[in-house]
Amino acid sequence: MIKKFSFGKVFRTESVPVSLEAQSGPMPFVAVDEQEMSFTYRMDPQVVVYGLGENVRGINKRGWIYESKCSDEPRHLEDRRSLYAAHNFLVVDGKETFGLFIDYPGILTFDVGYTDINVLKITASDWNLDVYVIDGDSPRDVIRQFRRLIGRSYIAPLWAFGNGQSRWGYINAEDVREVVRRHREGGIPLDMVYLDIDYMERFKDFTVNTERYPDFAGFVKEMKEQHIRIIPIIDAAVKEEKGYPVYDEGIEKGYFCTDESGKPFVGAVWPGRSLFTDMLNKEARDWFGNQYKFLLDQGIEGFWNDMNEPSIFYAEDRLADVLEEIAEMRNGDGNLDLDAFSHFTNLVGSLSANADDYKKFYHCVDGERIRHDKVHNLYGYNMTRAAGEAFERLVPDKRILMFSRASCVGMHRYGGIWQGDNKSYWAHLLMNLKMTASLNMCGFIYTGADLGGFGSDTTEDLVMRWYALGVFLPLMRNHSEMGTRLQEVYRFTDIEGFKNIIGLRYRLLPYIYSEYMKAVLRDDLMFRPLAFDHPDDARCKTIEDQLYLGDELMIAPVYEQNAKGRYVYLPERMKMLRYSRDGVFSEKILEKGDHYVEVELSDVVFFLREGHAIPLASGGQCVDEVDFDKLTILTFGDDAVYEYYHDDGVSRNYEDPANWRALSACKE
Ligand code: MIG
Repeated sequence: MIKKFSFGKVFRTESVPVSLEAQSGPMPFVAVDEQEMSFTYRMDPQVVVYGLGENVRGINKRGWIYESKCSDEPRHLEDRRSLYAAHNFLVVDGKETFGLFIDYPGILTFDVGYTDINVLKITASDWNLDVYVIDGDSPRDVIRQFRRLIGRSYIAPLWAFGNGQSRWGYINAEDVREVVRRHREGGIPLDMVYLDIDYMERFKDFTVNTERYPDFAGFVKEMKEQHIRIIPIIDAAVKEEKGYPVYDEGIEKGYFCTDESGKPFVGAVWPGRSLFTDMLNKEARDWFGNQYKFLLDQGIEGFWNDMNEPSIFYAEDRLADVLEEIAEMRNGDGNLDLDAFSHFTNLVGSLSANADDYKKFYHCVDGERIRHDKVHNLYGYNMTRAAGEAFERLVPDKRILMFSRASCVGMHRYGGIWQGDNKSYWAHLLMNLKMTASLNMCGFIYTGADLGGFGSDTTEDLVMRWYALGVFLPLMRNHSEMGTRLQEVYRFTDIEGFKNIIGLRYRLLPYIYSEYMKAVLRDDLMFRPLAFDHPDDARCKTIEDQLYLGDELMIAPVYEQNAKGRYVYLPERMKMLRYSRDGVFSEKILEKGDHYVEVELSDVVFFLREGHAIPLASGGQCVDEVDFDKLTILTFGDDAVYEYYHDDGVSRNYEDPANWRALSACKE
C-alpha cells in the first residue's frame, strides 16, 4: 500500500505520472521534523537498506552518507556522496519492511547510519516535497509497487543488446571503419560503434564535422549494411555562436536558461561559452527534442546524452573574477608561498561545478521563474525526456536507443543510463555489479558500465573479467577515455578468448532480452540481491558480489586480479555451468553452501537454479544473425519450463500475447 504525504508548495517533477491524494494523519514508520526538514528512522542492527540507485558503496547502503545532487564526478571512490544521479528511493528491510520515495527536485541528504550508526536520516534543503511511503511484504513487493507508481521503464530496441564499441578519440569515418573491420576479421560479434564528441563540428550539438565525415548519411548507411549502428553522443550545452542555427533559434525564441537580469546565462563546457536549454519549459524541451531529427534523418537510431547534470566547467563572471585575482597575485612580487599557492589552486579549482553557479540561472515553468539549484536534479531527466518525447512524435513506430549520464526517477521512462566515468579499477568491476542491482530497484533496467573502465590504463585480464560480467548486462559497451591505453578487445593477446566470451552473449541473447522485457513489463527487477529470494538465510543479507538474474540464473563474477577463481555461496542446490574456449559448456551440480570455484580467464561460469531452464541460441556476429526461434534449452530438472518473451524488437507492440511462449526441454 502506498501513502503520499505533501509538505509545503511542491514543484511538479512528474517523476510520478499519476496523481495520488495526499494523506493528512501522521506518517507511518518515520518521524518527521519540519524544523530540521528531516525524516528519521531508528534502524535495528539487522536492518538492511536497499536502493539509492547510482551511488558508491554496497547494495546494502548502510554506513555512509549520500547526497542526491547530480554531479559530473569522475572519481567513483568510497568517499563520494554523489555521482551523476538523484535516485531518492530506498527500502528498509528489517522487522518492518517499507519503502520511501522522496519526490523532490533539490538537494537531499541520506544519512544511512553515518552520523549515528543506528539512525537513518533524510534531510531536504527546503520544505517543499512529496513523500511516498510504501508498505509491503518484502523488498521485492515494495519495489514492484514503487515501480508501478513511477511508470514503465524505457524499452530499448533488440539490437541494442548486442556488443558495442566506443572510445573518446575515434576521430573520423576511417577510425570507425577500422574498428568494425577488425571485429569482423577477428570474428568478434559487434552491433554498435559509438561516436563521442569528436564527430561534431567544434563540439556543436546536432552538427557533423564534414571533413571527418564527408558523407555522414552515406557512412551511416554503409555501416548499417554491415549490421552496425552508429550511436552519436549529444551534450547538454549549446555553443554560443552566431550563425549556428540551434543557437540563433534558441536565442530568438528565448529557450535558454537566463541569469538574474533575464539575459541568457553563459557557462562554459566543451565548446567554451555555451547556453543551457531550459529543459523544464515544455516548449523549449519540445524544441530541443526536435533537433535530434537532424541525425535521425541521416539514418541514426540511437544516442547517448552526456554532461547533463548539467556539467559546467566555469561560469563567465566567475572566470573573470578569478583571472583578475590571479593577475593581482602576479602584480605583487609574483612569489607564491605555500598559502598563496594553495589559494591560487583553490581559485582555479573552484571554477568547475561551483555550487554558486547553479544559483545563478533560472528556468521558466508555466510563466514562473525558478532558480536552478531548487530543481537541479531534474535537468538530465528532462534533457532525456526531450529526446524521448520527440522520438514518440517523430518515429512512433520505432524504438530508438537512448541512454543518459545524469538522471533522476522519472527519466527511467525515457531512457537508460550508463554508469559514467568509472576507471580501469578492479573495484569498479564489482561496483558495476552492485550498482546494477540498486539501479534496477529505481527503474533503470537498460544500464551498464564502461567495460574495461573509462579512465586510466587497463589490462587484458581486467577487460576479460569485466566482459564475463558484461555479457549478462543489458548495455554492453567497451568505452574509454582519450589518452588511456587502447582497449578494444583485438588489442590484446588472447583474441580467441574474448571472441568466445562475447560470443556467449549472442548465445544468451534470447534469454537476456526476455528477462529484460519481463522486468520492464512487470515492473520487476532483472537483477536482484540473493537475500530477496532467501529472506531467512542470514548469510544472503551480506552477499554483495553475487546476484540473481531473473528466476533462473545466479551470476558471481571474478573481480580480483590474478585470482584463479573465487568463493561462491549457494543458498540452494544449483547447476554450475561453465562456458569455455571453443564454445563448450560443461556442467556440475553443487550442493547448497560455500564452494571455491576455479575460473580460467577465458571462462564464464554461472549457475542455474533447480527446476529452471534457459533458452540458448546458436549465436551470431550481430543481433540480426541470431536465430531467436531455433533454440536449445539448458535445464536443471527434466520438466523445467521457461517462460519466453520475444517480440519484433523494434515496434512498440509489447502487449501482444503472441510474444509469450513456454519452452521446455521435452519439446525439443
Ligand atoms: O568531460 O565526451 O562520461 O563517456 O567520453 C568528459 C567525452 C565528457 C564524459 C563522458 C564520457 C565521454 C566524455 N565526456
